[in-house]
Amino acid sequence: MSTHFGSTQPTHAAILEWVKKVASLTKPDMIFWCDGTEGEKSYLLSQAVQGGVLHPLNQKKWPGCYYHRSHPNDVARAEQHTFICTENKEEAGPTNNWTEPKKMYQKLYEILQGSMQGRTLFVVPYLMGPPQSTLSKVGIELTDSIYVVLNMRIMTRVGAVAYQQLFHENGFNRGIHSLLDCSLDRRFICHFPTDNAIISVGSGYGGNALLGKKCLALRIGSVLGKKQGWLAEHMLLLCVESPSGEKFYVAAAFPSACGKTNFAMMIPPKALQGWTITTIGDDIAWMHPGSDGRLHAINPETGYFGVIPGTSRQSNPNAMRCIEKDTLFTNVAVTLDGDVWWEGKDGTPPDNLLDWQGNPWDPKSEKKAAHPNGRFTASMYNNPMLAGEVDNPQGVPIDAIIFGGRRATTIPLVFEAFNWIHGVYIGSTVSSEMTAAAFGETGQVRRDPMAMLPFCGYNMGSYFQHWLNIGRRIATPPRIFHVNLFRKDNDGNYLWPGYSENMRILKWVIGRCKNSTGASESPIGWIPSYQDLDWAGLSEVTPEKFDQLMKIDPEEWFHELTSQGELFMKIYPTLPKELIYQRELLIARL
Ligand code: OXD
Ligand code: MN
Repeated sequence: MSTHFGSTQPTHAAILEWVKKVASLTKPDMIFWCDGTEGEKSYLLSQAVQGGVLHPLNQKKWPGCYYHRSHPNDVARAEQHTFICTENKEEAGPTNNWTEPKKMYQKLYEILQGSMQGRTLFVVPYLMGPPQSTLSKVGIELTDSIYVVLNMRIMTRVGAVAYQQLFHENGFNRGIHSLLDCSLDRRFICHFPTDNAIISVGSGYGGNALLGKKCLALRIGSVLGKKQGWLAEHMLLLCVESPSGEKFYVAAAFPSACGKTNFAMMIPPKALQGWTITTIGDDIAWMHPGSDGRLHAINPETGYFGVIPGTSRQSNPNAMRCIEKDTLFTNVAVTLDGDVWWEGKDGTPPDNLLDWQGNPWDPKSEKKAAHPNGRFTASMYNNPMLAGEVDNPQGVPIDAIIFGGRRATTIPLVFEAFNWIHGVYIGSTVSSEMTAAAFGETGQVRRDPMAMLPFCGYNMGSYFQHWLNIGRRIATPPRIFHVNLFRKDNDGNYLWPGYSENMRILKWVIGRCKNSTGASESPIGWIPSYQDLDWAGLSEVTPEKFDQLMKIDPEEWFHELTSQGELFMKIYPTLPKELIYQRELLIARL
């Protein structure tokens, strides 16, 4: 077994010993210690191309860009293969798959036995969060996938920066990833919160294999947050700057593939002159009560692993600029001369496309050219509207938290919680129609509390209690809102134009935070009247349409409350009584 050491070698005995142990189990041909340098990147890219893992795009059109086709059964997160392994089932709770750690370790070690033979084991030291931030965390991922390494280099801070933040010999997350042959019966994404460890086998898909993202930053992160008094959330982070230069920081949680990336990169409409939005993060926020009595947030990531279908100069110009260079495209359609295409891209599809599986694509067929969960992996530093605060070790103080889901009916465009506890209740009842980001039936409504159902590493009821406890520790809590940007009319047409126009909702939200905008009381929370929103330059949403968008239909809410009740029943033993009380108050108000 040969070893390649990069320019930075760890001296930590715990790391060296662990890597040695994993190598003797998995038996790779080579161990490659990653250092995160540019030289290493060129080498890895050439190796990935040589091995057929990546294909270069036309470098004139797409400098530094490559595409990757995954195994056709490995295109999304695999929730049914995802496990939280705690001593007691109750710790993982009824919404997670559970197996006791000993049993799972045994099964995984059997699978990992010799799994890297003929392959390279890459050691990827990475930092989640800005350097020198007490909020950041170190992870080390051992993987036999060069695609994973190249993605991790975009999504996290890889190399010496991670070792420099390692203040305790064992203060790092241990992640092992092995691709195997992508067969479903040997696919397991397992979390061991007690050991701060992750083992993922049988999938190369981002959400299952880039262990810093969903596995560490959310599932393990949520458990660390519970123990240490902070929140690991599935939230975008953005900065809104008003025409007078005042800045506001907003965190928003929407379930997967409900437009978080578009929302985080929103460009306000021309008519709302002087307002600007800059992006801090598009997927994950770590939020800590600060000594100033406010909630401070960082984005632990450095890149965007975004859904590509639907991304265009129209829907998200900043994302289009961001992916112009140094981007990895996964499961998109390609042309013979190295151009890429996906459904919803500007213009008409080019001739002679190969679909995401490499087959000639017939534009008349029902089949999609790109996979609906095709992705781009792009550096946040290529985002023309990246917020200056993104590397700030202290994070940013949050003014507003917005929850949202994709619902054709029932849920109004926007409403505001009466207070923190009511806001936690609203977050706990988030629901959405399923999308292609997770394996399963798309279109079906499922409850997705705080957009964290697939990502909370412990019992949901205790998680709500943790939110309530955090609320008690912040003197000036953010205001909490809920949005539904996907409400439809009776003919199935979207009522709200979305994208840039979402700035109108944000402006109302900011106005509420400043106590400068009006709202009326409704059974479900504070709601805007038509005149409370700024309609400059937008005639499409008439007062009648706005009424439809904001309608609170008691019949629909009756069904909604029944469906909320089903989730509450499921987690009843740990459900905070405050939330049951909130539900009763809502029923009484309705
Ligand atoms: C994602 C997801 O990829 O939520 O961010 O699935
Ligand atoms: Mn996500």
